[in-house]
Amino acid sequence: MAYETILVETKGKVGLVTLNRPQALNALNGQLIAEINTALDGFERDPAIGCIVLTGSEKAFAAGADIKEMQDRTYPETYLDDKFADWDRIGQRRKPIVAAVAGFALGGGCELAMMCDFIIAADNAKFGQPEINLGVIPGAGGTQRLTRAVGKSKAMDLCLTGRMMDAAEAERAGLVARIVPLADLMTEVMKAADAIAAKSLPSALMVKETVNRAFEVTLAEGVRFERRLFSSLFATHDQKEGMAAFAEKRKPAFKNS
Ligand code: CO8
Repeated sequence: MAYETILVETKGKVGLVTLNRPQALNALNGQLIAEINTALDGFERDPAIGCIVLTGSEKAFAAGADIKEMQDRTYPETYLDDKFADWDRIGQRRKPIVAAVAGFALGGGCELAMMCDFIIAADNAKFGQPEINLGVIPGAGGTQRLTRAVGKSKAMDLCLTGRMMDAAEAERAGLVARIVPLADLMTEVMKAADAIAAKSLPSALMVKETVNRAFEVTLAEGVRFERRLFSSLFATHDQKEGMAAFAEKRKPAFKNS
């Protein structure tokens, strides 16, 4: 498939998607979101891939949904077209996705980063939901995912003022897992992604499914769900192998089975 708005590479067991509309600071138009989904479909189908990385440029992860594409839309077009479905699919992936964020992650760019499983940020990263400056509000889950990530007070602050927060504030607030120097961003992210991809894939998928469940259900239901998945892993080769390898003081050879 010839992509026009993203670059897609495979690095060992890691699938790498790089947003590539530098002239528009990686503004997320319909084509770009569709191409991300096509790339993710391929990585999800490929049994050799254990982790996916989504990144942008040093200046911008993504400066938001494409304002110029949206500006003339009417209410019925926006409602009937259901462009949101394509965005939602990114957040519904089964394999772990790490967001490597440098520069601007604004509006839909921040929302896209939050659809990933965790964010590693360069020290120049800037996050925000500035939609209110355009006379709208976040539309790809920002009010919900940001509130869950940083709490009501800071989510209100960011969504109501439209201000940006830097990487340090984002890490303090819990939006970002860790900050690294810009020059080291991809090295550090690939180290994390390689480590994830080396695990047993069923375990990694179940970690993702179970942690995400915490946002949907009560504590008791979440713990029950965790227990079911935990028990189910005792039916796998990789559980036997992982525990035997520990006892025998060697590295496990997982088979994803
Ligand atoms: N959309 C379209 N084009 C953009 C966007 C964008 N979001 N952001 C930047 N660009 C373009 C600029 O228009 C400019 O193009 P040109 O050179 O042709 O004029 C080019 O990128 C470079 O941008 P700037 O000259 O503005 O660069 P600066 O370094 O001066 O400023 C900023 C960088 C501060 C990031 C600035 O570009 C900016 O404020 N951008 C807009 C940020 C924003 O408001 N984002 C939110 C957009 S709305 C949204 O995301 C809603 C999500 C809902 C999704 C649901 C979809 C179905």
